[in-house]
Amino acid sequence: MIDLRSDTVTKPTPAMRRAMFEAEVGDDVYREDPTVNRLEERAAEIAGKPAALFVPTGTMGNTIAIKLLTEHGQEVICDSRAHLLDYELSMVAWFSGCVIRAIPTERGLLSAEEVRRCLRPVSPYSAPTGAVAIEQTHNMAGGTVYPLRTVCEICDAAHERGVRVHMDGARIFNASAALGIAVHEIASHADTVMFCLSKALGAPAGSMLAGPADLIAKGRLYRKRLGGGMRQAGILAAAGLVALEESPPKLSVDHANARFLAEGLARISGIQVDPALVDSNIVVFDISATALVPADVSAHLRGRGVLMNAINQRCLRAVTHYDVDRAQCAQAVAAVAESMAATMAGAKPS
Ligand code: TLP
Repeated sequence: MIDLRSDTVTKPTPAMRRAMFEAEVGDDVYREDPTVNRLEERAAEIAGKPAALFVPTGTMGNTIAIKLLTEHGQEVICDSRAHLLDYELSMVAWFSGCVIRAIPTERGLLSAEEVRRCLRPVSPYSAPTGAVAIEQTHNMAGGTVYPLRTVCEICDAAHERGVRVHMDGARIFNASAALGIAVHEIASHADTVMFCLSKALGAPAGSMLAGPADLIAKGRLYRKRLGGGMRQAGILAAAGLVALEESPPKLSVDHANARFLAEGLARISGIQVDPALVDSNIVVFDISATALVPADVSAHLRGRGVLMNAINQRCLRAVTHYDVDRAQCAQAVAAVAESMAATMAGAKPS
């Protein structure tokens, strides 16, 4: 199978497996796991923040961050296709008691002007803005990358009004590779940043939430509340430490493969995708110009050994990662062309 459903499907490398086998561990709820402690220190250093917390998932990292930055009854501003809004089981509402003010954007990227327009003060009518969340890279908009300047402007706009900013940097290392800018610089204006070890970096599980020491200390309690006190988590942290060192230099290969994939897809009649707009490792392509249903194409592709997810009624998503090479991307393009032709002709996958 050529698995382009997500970069979450990456398997740990031999170096990660070795590190896991040899990991020194202890009870992390007592803060006695030396490997987790090392990972938290290293992650804080990379993010350029005073402290970091190891969490099982990106969803938990985002959930804790929003809780730390808001009060019940407030609003969180984010783009209308944010992961926080569409894929986290409304944890912003469930755990933090906030509503989301979703801003429609062209490519998933907010601007300071829009944020300024939407920031709400305390009033007798509307929920005041508690936080702004930006997604770097933006997943469902096709791995789009915020220019550093836009991030700074958004953070300035929010901070001027006393509102803090969370960066959902699940794929911040991809942003770093695309921009050629260090992670700590990309995250420097945001108050908190979450990044995932388990996506393009390839660790089997885990994400990091970084920010000011007092917030992270409080976040540790929220993590326990959410059931994230993982005891001998050093087994996982060991893989994370390897991922942080060995994977970032390889990400530009995934980006080049994504561009190659998009170029191939753009040549197929009925597909809309602009390869020039593929910034990182995610390709979202639109087949609404045909009468085809993305879920049907996805099902047909599976029969041809290629996995891609339909993400809505118009689009499919392909995500490149280190377990898929250039030749497999070429095979995937050919399979999409065949599947679309076959689905149009009403054929069943062979
Ligand atoms: N994204 C997953 C799915 O949930 C859609 C994927 O396959 O891309 N922020 C962003 C921007 C993400 O893309 C994801 C996962 C998360 C947060 C949540 O991370 P996990 O899955 O570790 O909870």
